[in-house]
Amino acid sequence: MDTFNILLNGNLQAGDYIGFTFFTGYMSMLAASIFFIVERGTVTNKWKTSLLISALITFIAAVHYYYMRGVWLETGTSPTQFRYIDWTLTVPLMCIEYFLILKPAGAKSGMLVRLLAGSILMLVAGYIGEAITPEHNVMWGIISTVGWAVIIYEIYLGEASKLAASSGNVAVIEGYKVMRWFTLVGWAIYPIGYCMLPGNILHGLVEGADFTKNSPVDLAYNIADAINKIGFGLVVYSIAKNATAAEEAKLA
Ligand SMILES: *C/C=C(C)/C=C/C=C(C)/C=C/C1=C(C)CCCC1(C)C
Repeated sequence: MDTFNILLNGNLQAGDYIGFTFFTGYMSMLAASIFFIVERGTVTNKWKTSLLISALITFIAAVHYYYMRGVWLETGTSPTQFRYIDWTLTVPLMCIEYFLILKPAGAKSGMLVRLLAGSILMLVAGYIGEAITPEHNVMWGIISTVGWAVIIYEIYLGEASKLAASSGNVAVIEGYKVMRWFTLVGWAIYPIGYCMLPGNILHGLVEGADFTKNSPVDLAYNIADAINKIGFGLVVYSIAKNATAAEEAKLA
């Protein structure tokens, strides 16, 4: 009964700044979903799926933030399970965004498979290090980073980058560069947060922090999610808008 009440009514205390970010995360993900869905009507048909995927990413996150907020308020502990369930759904959707953007340039399913394989390795290893054997979180963090590196290689040096460069579409060429910058720089916030876990290499920076009230790891993840889900979606949106404008100019 208590659980139910807190989940429904909230129990946010004045000093709970991490709690604040769970609430703002929830609301902004929901608002972004509505934005992408409505704006879908303003782009040409071939871009509609990309905007739908952007909306699904933020919507899936909104639902998980709703639950994570509840766990945080009720227990004051990190909602690691919901976090990773969310990422397991949303990171592959981001890989699909890359695939859809590059499909007109000739992207093959092999590229998508490599991105997905990197994602799975990254997330499974991260989950083991964070939730199953936290005493070995350094080793699992390194294994997880290999998965991330597979993705970075593909989008900076691999087939994906070659396809983008040869696409002949200015909106795609420019937008793709911003997308991959999110995947390199924006995504780096996650491993930085992870390294603050007890026993990991950056834990010294947050030595005195009370993880049950002000978990720096959750703060990092919540900030990173807002940047990488809403920001990334907006980049896809601007590619779709620019490409639509270019197509209309050609027809006029
Ligand atoms: C919407 C959610 C996104 C974009 C989540 C991305 C998550 C990562 C890039 C996580 C990466 C990690 C490492 C590279 C090493 C340490 C463990 C992780 C899972 C935090």
